[in-house]
Amino acid sequence: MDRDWIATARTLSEALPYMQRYSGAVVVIKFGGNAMGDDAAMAAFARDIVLMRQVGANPVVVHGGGPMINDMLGKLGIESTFVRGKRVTDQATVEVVEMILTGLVNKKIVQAINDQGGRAVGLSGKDDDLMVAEADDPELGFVGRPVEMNVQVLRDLFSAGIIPVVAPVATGMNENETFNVNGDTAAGAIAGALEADRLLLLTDVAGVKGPDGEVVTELHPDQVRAMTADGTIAGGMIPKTETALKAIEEGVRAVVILDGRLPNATLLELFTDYGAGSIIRS
Ligand code: X2W
Repeated sequence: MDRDWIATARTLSEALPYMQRYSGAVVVIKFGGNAMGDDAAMAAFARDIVLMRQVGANPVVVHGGGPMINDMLGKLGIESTFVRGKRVTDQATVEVVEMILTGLVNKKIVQAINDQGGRAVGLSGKDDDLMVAEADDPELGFVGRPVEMNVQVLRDLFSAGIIPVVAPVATGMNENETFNVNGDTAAGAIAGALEADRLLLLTDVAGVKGPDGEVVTELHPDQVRAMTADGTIAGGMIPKTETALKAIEEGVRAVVILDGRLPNATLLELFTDYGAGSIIRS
């Protein structure tokens, strides 16, 4: 045998308890622009999502696309700056954000999932008023903070066997408003409103690092607060851990911050004992 088929069969057998645990479970996966990689990595991600659905879980993909927005803004000669990890968003920028996220990036993920035999449907926060936002901070322009979530549409899609793929663009309380929502924030709000079993934040770092620089595999929310107060958690990790704490307060059972560039990152986390990245739960 050119390959250990017995080991392959054993791997499948060992996955049974995990498949049983996640049957019917809601799993929200934030797929960040930096975690996306090339077409092969996208196909591998899509395959994992389809497998999750195949074994009875209800996955929801919430994506980012910061690097793709940067590329298009660059081509159009529109300058872009970030304040505390959020893109300062004027009218011209919000139009590009909506085009790139709901058009290019959303459809690329939808297509990748469908190419693997899944049934994905793409939507943004505007569809069925899924995510209604208000201005987060006057300094940031059209950056939204979700204030009202209407997740029934996601439950309807689950019942139909469909995998929702959500772009983090929100509608406003007033007519014709469009808000750019940070992808992590949107994923947390959706997971919270669904009281999801798991929120997986796929990024390009291995997890939350402790004072010794090693990834801490299990964290209680109190530890996260302490590590933020003493500066161990800093920079780009802060929006992720803040999202995690808020999601847990809203009823999400556990949040995992992990490296989406690892092959089969989501399966590794959900269907093996290994547990990739850092899991935060109370
Ligand atoms: C983000 C939305 C996309 C995003 C942006 O404009 O870049 C804000 O900053 P990643 O790939 O997950 O970083 N929105 C308000 O979150 O993308």
